[in-house]
Amino acid sequence: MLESITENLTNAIGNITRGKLSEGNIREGMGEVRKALLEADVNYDVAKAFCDRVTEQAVGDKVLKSLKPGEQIVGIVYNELVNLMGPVDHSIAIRRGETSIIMMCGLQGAGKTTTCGKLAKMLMAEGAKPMLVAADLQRPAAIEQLKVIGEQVGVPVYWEEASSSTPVKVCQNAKKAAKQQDCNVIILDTAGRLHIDDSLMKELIQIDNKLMPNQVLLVCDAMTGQDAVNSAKAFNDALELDGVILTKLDGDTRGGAALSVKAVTGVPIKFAGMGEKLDLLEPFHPDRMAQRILGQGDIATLLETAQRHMDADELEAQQKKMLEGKFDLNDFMKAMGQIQKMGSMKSIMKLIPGMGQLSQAMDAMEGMDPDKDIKRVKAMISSMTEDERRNPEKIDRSRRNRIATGSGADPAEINDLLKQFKDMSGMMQQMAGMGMGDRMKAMREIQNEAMNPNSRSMSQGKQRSKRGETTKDALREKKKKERQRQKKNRKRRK
Ligand SMILES: Nc1nc2c(ncn2[C@@H]2O[C@H](COP(=O)(O)OP(=O)(O)O)[C@@H](O)[C@H]2O)c(=O)[nH]1
Ligand SMILES: [Mg+2]
Repeated sequence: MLESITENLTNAIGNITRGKLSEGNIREGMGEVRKALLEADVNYDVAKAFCDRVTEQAVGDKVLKSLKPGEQIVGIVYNELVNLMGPVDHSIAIRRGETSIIMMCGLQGAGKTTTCGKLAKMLMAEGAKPMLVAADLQRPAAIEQLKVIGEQVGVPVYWEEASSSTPVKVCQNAKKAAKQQDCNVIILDTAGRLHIDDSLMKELIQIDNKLMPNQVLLVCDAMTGQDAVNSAKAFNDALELDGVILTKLDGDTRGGAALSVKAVTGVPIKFAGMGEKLDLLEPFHPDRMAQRILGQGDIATLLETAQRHMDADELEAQQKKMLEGKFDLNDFMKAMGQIQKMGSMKSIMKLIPGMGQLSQAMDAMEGMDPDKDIKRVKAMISSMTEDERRNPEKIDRSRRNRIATGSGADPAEINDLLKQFKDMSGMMQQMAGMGMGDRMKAMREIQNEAMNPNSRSMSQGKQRSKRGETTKDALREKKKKERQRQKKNRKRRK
């Protein structure tokens, strides 16, 4: 997600800050920034006001006469991006001794029912006892869907036959049922429509008036861009929203909804849906989002993801083995498994400062797919015997051929893997004997090597990219190819 806004915005800012800074240059360059925002589907007025605010601060003497005006301007853009989306309060007030009510609303397909389940799971982890309420009587399938989700999360679902009840009645009865079952939060899964209409709004306003929810949350689909923002405004006018949950932020969104919704409605995004699975709801952090949009990665989220998915004891055991030089191919395999649990390599790389570009470059290069590489390496190691994994030096020509046949790889690939593993083990042992400063330096060297996709360790086996190619070259090459393709298409149409 967000690749194109990141690229366009950083290019635009780069152009402003590269040359000699003057008021005229800045004003001119801000036109590019505005274009980048509009291309990302940011609301027109929001983009204009944003650029006006940045320009006003950037052309002042304080910036132009400062030591590093370029950095100051990047700082101004960052702050304004954060202000555009925040501040946000992630708490969902659960009152003691009474049944708290959370009402979810939104258009059909936005992700309401799924998000009810995610929210219940999140609240459970915080010690609450939620109950889900099937207040969408429009489609019989909606009740069934909520029941399935309730079962997956392990929370009760209150429902009534759609033919003999009304949404308000269901919610009122659910409140009573929650008391009896000792639940302290009810989450109302209300109906949606493909478009906002009067009867939908009337139904929601009725529930709002009768139940007086503690929180009304709007579920918005990030993929629908400005439509999502316009509907958010309509819902807010009718219901006074407390927050927005932006779903499908894992998808191919251009970022427009995330950047505009708070500015247009005054209601911040509290949480973001990052996938279909029920544990993929995250607090929305405007600062981290701004960092990502500016291509600066998101280390905070990376660390949180690592903590959530990696086993700390296992990590420590592996580290100890590494330092003692006892790290074998079994451990290597386990380490890769742990990384895979965090998500795809490419999604992880996007969170590391500077690595986002590398991941884009990989897209441009044929055969460059770190996730496929991990799978291949795992297949090769799986075809080794326990003894071979522990003592890779025993793998001779005939064993190598057997492993290659077993894993569908080329014998040369097995050689490469073994050599890489040997190099890596050597490097780790060397690092174990180093002081902190040298270790940092070595880490930087490893990172540099990773940043250059030509580096030996990443392009062995198959000749995947031409020599001397850097990330930027690869991006340029990708764009060139795209232009050629478009040209061809145009010719064909003629
Ligand atoms: N990729 C992705 N898909 C989601 C997310 N949230 C919901 N979905 C999917 O969106 C579709 C519609 O969701 P649903 O909860 O039924 O929407 P509702 O009509 O608003 O209740 C389903 O296929 C969900 O799995 C998300 O955060 N990421
Ligand atoms: Mg639904």
